[in-house]
Amino acid sequence: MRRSHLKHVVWGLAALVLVTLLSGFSLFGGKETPGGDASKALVPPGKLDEYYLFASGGHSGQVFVYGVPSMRRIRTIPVFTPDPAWGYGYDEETKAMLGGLTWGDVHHPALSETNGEYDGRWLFVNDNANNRVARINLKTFYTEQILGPVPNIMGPHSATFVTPNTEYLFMGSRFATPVPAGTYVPIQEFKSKYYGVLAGVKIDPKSGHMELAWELLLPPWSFDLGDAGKKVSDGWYFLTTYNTEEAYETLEVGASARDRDFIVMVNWKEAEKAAAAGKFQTIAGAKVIDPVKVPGIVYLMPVAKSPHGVDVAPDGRHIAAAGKLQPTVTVYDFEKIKSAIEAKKFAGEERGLPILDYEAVRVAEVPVGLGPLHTQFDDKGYAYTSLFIDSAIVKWKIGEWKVIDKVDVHYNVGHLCAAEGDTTSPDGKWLVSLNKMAKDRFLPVGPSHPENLQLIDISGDKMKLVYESPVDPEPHYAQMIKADKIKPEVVFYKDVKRPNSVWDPKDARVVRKGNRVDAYIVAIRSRFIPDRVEVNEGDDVYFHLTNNDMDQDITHGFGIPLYNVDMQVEPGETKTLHVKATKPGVYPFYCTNFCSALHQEMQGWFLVKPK
Ligand code: CUK
Ligand code: CUA
Repeated sequence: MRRSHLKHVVWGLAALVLVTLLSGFSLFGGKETPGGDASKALVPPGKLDEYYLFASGGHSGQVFVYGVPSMRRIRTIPVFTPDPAWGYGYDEETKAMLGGLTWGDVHHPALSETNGEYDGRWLFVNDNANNRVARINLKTFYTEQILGPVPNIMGPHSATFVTPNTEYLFMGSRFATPVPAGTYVPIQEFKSKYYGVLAGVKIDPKSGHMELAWELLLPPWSFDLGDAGKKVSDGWYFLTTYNTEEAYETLEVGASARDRDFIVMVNWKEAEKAAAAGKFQTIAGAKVIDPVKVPGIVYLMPVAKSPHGVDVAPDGRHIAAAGKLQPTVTVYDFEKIKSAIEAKKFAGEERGLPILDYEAVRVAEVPVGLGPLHTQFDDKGYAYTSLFIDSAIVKWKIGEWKVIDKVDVHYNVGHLCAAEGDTTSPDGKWLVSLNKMAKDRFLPVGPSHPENLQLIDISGDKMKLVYESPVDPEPHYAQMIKADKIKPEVVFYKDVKRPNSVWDPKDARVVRKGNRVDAYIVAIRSRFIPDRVEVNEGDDVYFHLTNNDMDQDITHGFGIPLYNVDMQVEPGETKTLHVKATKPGVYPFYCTNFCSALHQEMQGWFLVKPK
């Protein structure tokens, strides 16, 4: 080991011990483990929960759905990763949607909003890995659209946060990249030829369809968490940056050299106007706006170094940012920001972008504790901030800027999620702490422990830990919506007549055209009609399966052994599965989803005659 390396290690250990001592967090054991009032989480058998919790599944590429307060896991929604449980990524439609990619990294779910309130229509999520965003329809809990990979952007961590009427979601890049993303430029040219990019994705108000509208070309900084303005700050998007040092090696040191980084403020309505006025260059098909050439779109606001979260309070006026290396939450006042911008009073500029005067726009620095990351809000004017290093959540009052309560969590919280917490009228009541580590909280399952979702009652003066639930890797953020706002379909696709549907068993058939075989099959309890499909080796076979059972929860599956395929068809739905008949032989196909007492008999034969 070289001496300089050794020095780093020694300093690193010293810092770790210091942090440990300061935080009361044990490296080896963990904190004392208080119990919690589990009776409040009791939802008796047969009774339903009050809230849905939609948690991102991180690098599993999925979304996890929980009921609150029971913390029962109700569903996993496949989004960026194939999942045979739903036949997701096997049938032709979902296979095409995934476009050959088999994983994603889901960080931030965003429920669609109307007038700043969750409306229960869609859930949007980002893929921090492959530059995509997706929309889940909350009538079916199915992923309906995946947009991307979006050009020019690398690692859209600052996503998805929707505007108060779901006009837009934004994708801000975590990794600076040459543009278009995927081109080669030597890393030594990082400062001059790499960029950070923010994409504005327009959402159709009727269908939810997402489309890349425009992009902003920004300095090669890392963009982090964002939040859309609301009420007075509607029309703006706020996101944090780190690495304004523009370091491209050993980022954990290089990106923390300066005392201040920035919050980037984007006037998305101005960006929309600039795009409409043709003030852009086209790069890889995207309308790319340079905010230095088009002033009025981007402003910078100084913030403690290496910030992570930024959250807009329900009033739309107070904006809270947490710099993980500083034990405070900085709160800005949008009214002051607005006046400064209108008066054009700036403290300078960085890379041609105007910087607001910190003293003029900041209203408070709330001393919260070590490692503050994210903030949520309740209905009584309180804010709740997660402390990663302290493993705690603190409650502080907007306006008084004082911490009034603190509760330990187990362990190391990242995000936290309050009931209806990102709306203009949060409910208070419940808060879920999304802990990165569980350690000793559950039965051990090998070297890696589950993560821990902890339920906290925030209805009283004091926060109370109520319950906890293990979770697979790895929820980053979650949103919690009142259960009665979501009205899922009972029978899916009831009136849909898709071109390949077969609604009368008499129309079921197998049609050959050259080497292509189309089998139009009806699935009805408990048989497939027809139940024999004979083809020749080398044929392209398309199985079109229509589920004629119009009762809720009667899903039929369709799996073929050794052909590596399985699809699931909901009541009233038709799906298509393509198989290249490369393996001659006799293969049963069978229903993989338990559907009736005669489910076991629901099978047929796929006969592949050798050449
Ligand atoms: S991040 Cu994971 S703790 Cu991706 Cu929102 Cu802050
Ligand atoms: Cu159909 Cu089991």
